[in-house]
Amino acid sequence: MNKIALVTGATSGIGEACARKLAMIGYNMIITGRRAERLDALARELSALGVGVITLEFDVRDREAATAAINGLPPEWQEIDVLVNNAGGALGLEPEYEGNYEDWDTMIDANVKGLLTMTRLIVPGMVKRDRGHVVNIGSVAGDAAYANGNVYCATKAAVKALSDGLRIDVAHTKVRVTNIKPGLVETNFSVIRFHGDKEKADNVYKGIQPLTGTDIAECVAFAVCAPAHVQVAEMLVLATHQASGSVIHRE
Ligand code: 8X3
Repeated sequence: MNKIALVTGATSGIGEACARKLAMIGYNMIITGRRAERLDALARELSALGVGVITLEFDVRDREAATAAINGLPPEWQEIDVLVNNAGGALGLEPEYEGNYEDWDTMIDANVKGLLTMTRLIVPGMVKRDRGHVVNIGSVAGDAAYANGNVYCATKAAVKALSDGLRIDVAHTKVRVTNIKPGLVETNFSVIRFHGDKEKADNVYKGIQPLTGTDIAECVAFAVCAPAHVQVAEMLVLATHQASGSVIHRE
């Protein structure tokens, strides 16, 4: 059987693009997400590429559901070679002293605790088999806070620390850990951040050509396809007219 990759949050944006790219290069795919219809549509598309596909409908914030889904995989699907921890996102863009408790919980539960749950469930098998690759989708937001980014930036700083920590903890194995840190990527990221306000979301990408989910998927594939002795530890990927999380030149 071909190698197996699991992508969380594969129903849109960077996750969907990663699933597509990994399937294109021959991985059998386990795609996870909260929306069954979107998972099914993507599964049909990926199957047409000639790879095996399994869909798992769960929210990474639900530890029990995640555990049941992973433990319930058919035996021939248990040996996951690549885990892409992509699920998560941003909610709200208010000053820290005015932020919304629910938004904070959602971001921390998905971006940090969800990523940890998936790592905890899948990496022991990688360590045992002495092979595997964990790709965490971090962010430029984790390198330095930007105005009103506070909690989102904190979750992505946590993704950096957890990637670095895991890399240390698996250094005695052939398991590799990569933290991909995108800048401005036009997906439904900002629509969700602004709780559905499309106009505000569009303004984020005004006057600058943002990255696409596919651009990030190419970076993931580069790290995954690197020779076994090469560990791409981090990749910071910005739009050309972006210099940091807060320095953006708009035309
Ligand atoms: C997404 C990058 O700069 O929009 O994580 O927060 S940014």
